[in-house]
Amino acid sequence: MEFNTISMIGLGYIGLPTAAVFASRRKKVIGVDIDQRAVDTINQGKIHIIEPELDMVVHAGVKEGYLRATTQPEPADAFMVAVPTPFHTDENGQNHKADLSYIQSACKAIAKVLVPGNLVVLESTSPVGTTEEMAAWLAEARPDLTFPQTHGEASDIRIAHCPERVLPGHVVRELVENDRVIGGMTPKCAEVACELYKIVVEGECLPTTARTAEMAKLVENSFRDVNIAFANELSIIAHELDINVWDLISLANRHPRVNILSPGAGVGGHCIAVDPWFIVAACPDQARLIRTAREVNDHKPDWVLDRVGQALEELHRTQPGATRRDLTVACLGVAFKPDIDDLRESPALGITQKVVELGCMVQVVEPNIDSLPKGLQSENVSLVSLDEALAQADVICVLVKHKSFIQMAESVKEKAVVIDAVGLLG
Ligand code: SAJ
Repeated sequence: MEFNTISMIGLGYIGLPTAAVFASRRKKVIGVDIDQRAVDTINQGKIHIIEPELDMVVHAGVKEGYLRATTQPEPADAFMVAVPTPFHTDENGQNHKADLSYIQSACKAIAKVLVPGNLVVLESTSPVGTTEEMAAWLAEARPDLTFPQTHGEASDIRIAHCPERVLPGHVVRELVENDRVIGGMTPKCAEVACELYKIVVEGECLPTTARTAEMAKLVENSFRDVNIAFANELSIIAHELDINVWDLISLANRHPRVNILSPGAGVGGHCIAVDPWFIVAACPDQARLIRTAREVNDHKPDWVLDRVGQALEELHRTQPGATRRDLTVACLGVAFKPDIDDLRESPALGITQKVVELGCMVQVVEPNIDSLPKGLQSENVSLVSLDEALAQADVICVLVKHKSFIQMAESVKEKAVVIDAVGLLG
C-alpha cells in the first residue's frame, strides 16, 4: 500500500517525534492536536516539549514542507493515534483503570475524514482490548464503512496497534532503531501497518495480534517494574541486616545468570509506574506479583523519607538546643531519573516536598533546572549548588544519581550524615 499522506493524532512526547521522523523520510505528515499553542509552535518549526535532537528534526520537516500541524483532522492514507491514557478519575478520585476518553475523542475526530483503504494505528499504551474498542467507536461513527471486526480481511478500514517503546531522552534514535511489535486486528491489518512502519523503522517489524501487542507493551514495563521492586526490596532488607546493598548487588551480579537492577528512591516517569496497573485492573486475582511489585516501589519513597526523619531526630538528640529550622537537609536531585530535567511523576520530587513539611531548611541541588518548581516554592527551600549544600547541610539525601554528582561522590562521602538512596557512594 502507498502512504503518501500520514496523519498523527496527538503531538506530545511520542506523537511529535514520530510525525517528525516520518516527515524526515519525505512523507507528507499532518499532525493534529487540540492544543492550539502546540500547533502554532510546531508550525513555526519549534517544539513545545523537551527531547534531545527533536528540535532539529521538526524544524527541518516544517521548513521543507513535509510536516504541518493543525487542530482539525484532514484526509490521509494512514492515521496514527498517540494520545494520553492516564488513570481514570471518578467521583472517588483516581483509580488504576485506564481513562480511554482521549482515544475516544480522537476516534470521533478522525471518523469524519476516513475513506475506504485507510489504516488506523493506535500507538497509545492501552489495556488489552482497547484496539477492538477503538474499532467499535469508529464503526459506530461511520456505519457506511466496513471494519475488521465485522468484515475481516475484506474490510474498508484496516486497524492495528503498535505500542511506542522509546526511552525518554533517546526518542529520536530509538524510534528508528528499535524493533516494533505490530498487532493487527487481522493478519492483513498487521501486514499493512508493518509496511507503514518500515518507512522509518530500521529495526524489525514483528507482526502479531492487536491484543498480544497491547499486552506486550504492558508486560515490558511490568518486567522492569518487578525487577526494580526486587532491587528496592533488597535495599530495605540489606539496611535491616547492616549490609551494603550496592556491594551485595555487584557481587551477586558476578554470577553469570544474575542481573539485579539498581535500588533507587522509587519508580518515576509516566510509564513503568502506570502500565502494570492496567494488567492488575484486568486480572486482579491473577496479577499478584505485578501488584506487589507496584506496592513495593510505591512504598520506597516513604522509606527514604523515614530515614531523613530519623536522621533529624538523631541530630536533635545530639544538639538539644537546635530548633527544626536550625537544621538543613540537602536533597540531591529531584528529576525522575538521572541526567534529565523532567520532574513529572518524580519520586525524588515527592520525597523533597515531604522533607520540606518536616520543617527543616531544605536545599535542593538539581543541576538540570534553573528555578524551583511550584511544589517546592516555600520560604524554607532554596535551589543551591552542590558545593553550597556540601558546605552547609547537616543531612545530605541523595535521590538521583546525576553524572555531576558522581564526579563529586568523594566530597559527599565526607559529610557526617548521608542518606544515599541511589548508591552514589558505592
Ligand atoms: N529505576 C530504578 N532502578 C533501575 C532502573 C530504573 O530505580 O535499575 C527508576 C528510574 O530512576 C526511574 C524509573 O525507574 O524513576 C523508570 O526509569 P527508566 O529509565 O527505566 O524508564 P522510563 O520510564 O524512562 O521509560 C520506560 C522504558 N521502558 C522499559 O525500559 C521497559 C521505555 O522503553 C518505554 O518506552 C517507556 O517506559 C514507556 O513509554 O513506556
